[in-house]
Amino acid sequence: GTAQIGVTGLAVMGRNLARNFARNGFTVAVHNRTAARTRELIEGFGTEGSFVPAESAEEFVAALERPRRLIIMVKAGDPTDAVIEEFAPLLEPGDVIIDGGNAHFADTRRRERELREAGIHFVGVGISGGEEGALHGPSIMPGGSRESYASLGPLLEKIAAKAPDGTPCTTHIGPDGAGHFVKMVHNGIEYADMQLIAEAYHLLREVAGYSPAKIAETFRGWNTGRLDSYLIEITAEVLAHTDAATGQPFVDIVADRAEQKGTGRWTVQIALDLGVPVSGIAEAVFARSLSGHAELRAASRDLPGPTPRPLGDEEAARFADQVEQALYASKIVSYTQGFHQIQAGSDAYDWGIDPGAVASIWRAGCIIRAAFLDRIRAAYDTQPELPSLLSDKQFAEEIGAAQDDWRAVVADTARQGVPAPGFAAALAYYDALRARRLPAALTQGQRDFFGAHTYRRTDRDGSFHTLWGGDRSEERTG
Ligand code: NBP
Repeated sequence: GTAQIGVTGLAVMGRNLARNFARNGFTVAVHNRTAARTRELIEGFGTEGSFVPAESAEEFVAALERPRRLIIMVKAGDPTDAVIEEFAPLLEPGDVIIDGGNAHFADTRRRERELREAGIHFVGVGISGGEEGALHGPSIMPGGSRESYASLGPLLEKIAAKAPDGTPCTTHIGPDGAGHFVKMVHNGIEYADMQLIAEAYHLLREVAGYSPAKIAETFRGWNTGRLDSYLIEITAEVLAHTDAATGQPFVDIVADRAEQKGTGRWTVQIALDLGVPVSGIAEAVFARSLSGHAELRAASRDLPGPTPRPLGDEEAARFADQVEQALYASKIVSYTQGFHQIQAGSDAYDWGIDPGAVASIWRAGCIIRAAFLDRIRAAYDTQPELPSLLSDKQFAEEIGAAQDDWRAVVADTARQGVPAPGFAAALAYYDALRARRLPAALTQGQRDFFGAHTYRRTDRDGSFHTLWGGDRSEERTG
């Protein structure tokens, strides 16, 4: 075979990824279960580069140079297993199977283990950036063996997005499921970012009384500063858009029920398993589910709320500035939580993930790309063992400068009855981390009272139990 890479699964993602490889000068073998898709690709885009179409699995495998590198780009779940079962028997030790779908990292770990026994490298790759990213340069998060990255990395670096300083947005994340894990957390952070921006919009609308057009303008202003990001940019576009049919602001004619495909939920489920408080991501997932409970919302519509207190023009402008501070501070917290989860996953599975490198490859090609990520990378560059982003001196200073406004906004949301669970959860997390003493001491006392679960003391080692039902003397239990 002559093809340096093969792509099987030619729906929108696979087709665009194959075209990206071909446009970058690689010879690409292409295959799809339904051969019509393969023919469509060749007819539509065959002149963009060097494609080798294959109708059968055997033909596809024969078209690849050795060691073979083949990317599976099919629907995640059972279809991925079906395709692996079809191709694995046709491969040889040293070949590399790459799964570019949105697989759960636990599935990736299982597949990697199974294929390793046959000497085949299985590489789970998180690909962000949707169909445009796949075509023009995505952020690529490959897991799998270091050896497989030696063979695959140069190709991925060629087709990946390039950060503003020219660095390719891909790097070897770590063994087995590390790539898909990091892609999952990326999506979780994306949920949190979107929720915080939505809350900022809602507050400007309901408290400041701004129109969607005015909020679009406000966001465009923010986008020239430290909040400069793809999500703020597209939010301004959406808010400025007018519905052609009604002449209404587009945002007012869209049903207010947010859907989800599941990666945010996975992030929270795994965070619960790892014991990592990702409250910002959790609130974002819950906010989407709450929005979908139509009957519950209808039944609650007449519950009493506070009397609205409209702001004057100057007050509204001042409030908008405070919201910018609250949004920035909350964003620092949600990235702190997301990177904590990455660190915890890395520790639990022995992945050796470099958080600075993760921030670096999110700077372009993915949905959460933002100027802010350069700052996160710099924080980890300065101090690779940084325990938390909040312990970075610069972030700590910035959040310190934002805190008065942040607190004022959270207080206003409560007083004015506009929900902002993301802002509030971020502030609570921040204050909990700052606290010298937490009421967790009392929680331990309660647990010891009803369940003899024991507690530790601040002044002595060991675990203790108080005889609550007896004379309330204390015994040492370990
Ligand atoms: P889809 O997720 O819609 O999957 C369609 C492809 O899967 C077709 O090529 C189809 O073949 C193939 N397929 C199925 Br379904 N079952 C199969 C089976 N049993 N055996 C062989 N092939 C099978 O495609 P997509 O939207 O291009 O996404 C591909 C992957 O990329 C997914 O895992 C997705 O989660 C991930 N992803 C998508 C995006 C995005 O923006 N869409 C972004 C990032 C990642 P057929 O043509 O014969 O039916």
